[in-house]
Amino acid sequence: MRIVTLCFLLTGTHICLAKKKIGFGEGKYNGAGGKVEQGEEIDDAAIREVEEEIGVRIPKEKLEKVGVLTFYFDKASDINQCMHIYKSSVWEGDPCESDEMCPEWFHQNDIPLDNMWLDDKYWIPKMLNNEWVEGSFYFNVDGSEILKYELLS
Ligand code: 6OG
Repeated sequence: MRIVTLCFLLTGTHICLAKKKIGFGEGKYNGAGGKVEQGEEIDDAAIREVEEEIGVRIPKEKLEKVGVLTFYFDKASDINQCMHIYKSSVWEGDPCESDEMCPEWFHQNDIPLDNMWLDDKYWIPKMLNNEWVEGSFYFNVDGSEILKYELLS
C-alpha cells in the first residue's frame, strides 16, 4: 500500500489549504503532502513535501502528528493508501505557489468542503478540535462516493 503524508499549517483562526494543480486529487483543496520515499522517515517526508509543494519549512520539533487514515478504492487497489496526518502552527517563509499546488488561507469556519475529498468533512473538524484522527474510508472506484467508513471516536 502507498504510504503518504498530509500536513496543514494552522493559525488560531485560519487553515492553509492548497489547490492541487496536477495528479491524484487534481482540482481539490487539500493540505500539502505526498508519497513517502524508500528509506525515508514519515515525519521527514511530511516536511519535505510541504517545502516542495508550498515553499515553507516546518522545524521538525514543531511538526505535530494528528492521526492516520487508510483509504481503500473499489477495484483499484494500486491507489489504496495509508495517510499520516500532521499539523503545525510554526513555519519559516510564506506559503507560495509551486508546480503542484496553489495555497490559500481559509477561516476554520469556512473550509471549502465542496471542493475537497469527501472524507475530509468527517475528520478535519476533529483535527481542528485537537482530537486524534484514526480510521478507514472505503471509496468507489474513482473516489466520488464513500461506500463506508470507520473512525475511532
Ligand atoms: P500524490 O499522489 O500527489 O499524493 N490524499 C488524500 N487526502 C485527503 N484529504 N483525502 C483523501 O481521500 C486522500 N487521498 C490521498 C495524500 C496524494 C496526496 O493526496 C492525499 C497526499 O498528500 C481519498 O503524491
